Amino acid sequence: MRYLTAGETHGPQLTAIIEGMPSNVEIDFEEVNHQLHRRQKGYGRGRRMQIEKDTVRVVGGVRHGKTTGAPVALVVDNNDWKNWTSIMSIESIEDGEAKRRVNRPRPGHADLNGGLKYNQKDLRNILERSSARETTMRVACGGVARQLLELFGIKLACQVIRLGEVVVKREEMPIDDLIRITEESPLRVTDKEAEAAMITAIDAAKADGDTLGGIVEVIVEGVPVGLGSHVQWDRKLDGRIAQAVVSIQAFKGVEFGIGFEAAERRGSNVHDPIVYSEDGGFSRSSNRAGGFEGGMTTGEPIVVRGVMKPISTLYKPLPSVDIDTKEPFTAQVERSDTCAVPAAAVIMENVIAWEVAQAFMEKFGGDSVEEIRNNLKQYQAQVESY
Ligand code: EPS
Repeated sequence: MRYLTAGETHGPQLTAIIEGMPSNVEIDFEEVNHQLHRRQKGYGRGRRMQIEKDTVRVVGGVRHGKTTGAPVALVVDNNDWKNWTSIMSIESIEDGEAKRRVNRPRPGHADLNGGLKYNQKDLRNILERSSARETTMRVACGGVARQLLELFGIKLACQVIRLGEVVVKREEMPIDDLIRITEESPLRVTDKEAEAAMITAIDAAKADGDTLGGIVEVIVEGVPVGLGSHVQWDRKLDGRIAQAVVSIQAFKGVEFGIGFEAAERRGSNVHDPIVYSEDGGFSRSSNRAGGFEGGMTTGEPIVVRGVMKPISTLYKPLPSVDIDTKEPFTAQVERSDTCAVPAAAVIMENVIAWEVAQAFMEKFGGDSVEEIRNNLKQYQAQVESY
């Protein structure tokens, strides 16, 4: 399975094509919309989110509620487009019409590198596509792919575990409780005290014209053993998930299980002992590996964390250089969010859903759900009788 996306943040629409979705998957598009709405929520978002009410339109690959095996084509319209029709016009426009040319690159953004690389003297041609608005379609594609996973009992959840200096007090809980509690929290946290402190921190950052980042965690439960492979570097599923996570706008790092903490511990306190029971077969008595050994799933829950840097559009601007005059400047204020960490958690959950679905299809591949079901059943029998 693969997908491509297209579209600019202030253009008419965002578009995605998913190829390789098997046939006969019942797609609930309200569920895809639910994922889109989850992405739009969260304390700390800016005015743009009041303009957009993201809703997906399906323009290919689904008939009478089920996939046909043909490419699934998705569209999300940008409501803000009506305010940008001349600025973002596809056709050339007359001199004097509004272009809102950007000639002052914002530190931390793709602006300058992209301008140099693509030889664009209007940095809007870079920022329009590098914007995190693009993640709308990644969430839409994840929202389709996870419906395949759900048919086979695979569930995902996400939570914010750190925002700026505020760290959540962790509590073990079943995945359904985690989903319920985080869904009700404007910060996607399980800890009310941390939530209040985060709100205060966001308000303070906003008042200072500054922004805040954080750490988010995604858990995937119900994954069969053996997705991904040790035999080739680009088939290691943890590696592919890492790539997908770091490709999310503003993400700077990723870890699995105990992650970077492994550096401090001795091996005996890092690796997970293997146990066996008649009912459950092989398993691990702990999950410090975060669900992966040798680039393959162990059958334990996948646990991934990603770190998001503070958004680089600052009301309190950093020094930069005008690309026309080459003179330094410090003031370029753009509308933006103060903190998008809760939204980033939803994005990360959905990009991971995509990677797991893709690996699932590689392992149990088939053109229809029925064929996949048979392949999975046979494999499960093989694992059970091992
Ligand atoms: C973004 C800047 C802001 C965010 C946007 C990402 O948009 P605007 O410049 O139109 O105010 O709101 O996020 C989204 C539109 C979204 O859907 O998440 C940026 O520069 O990355």
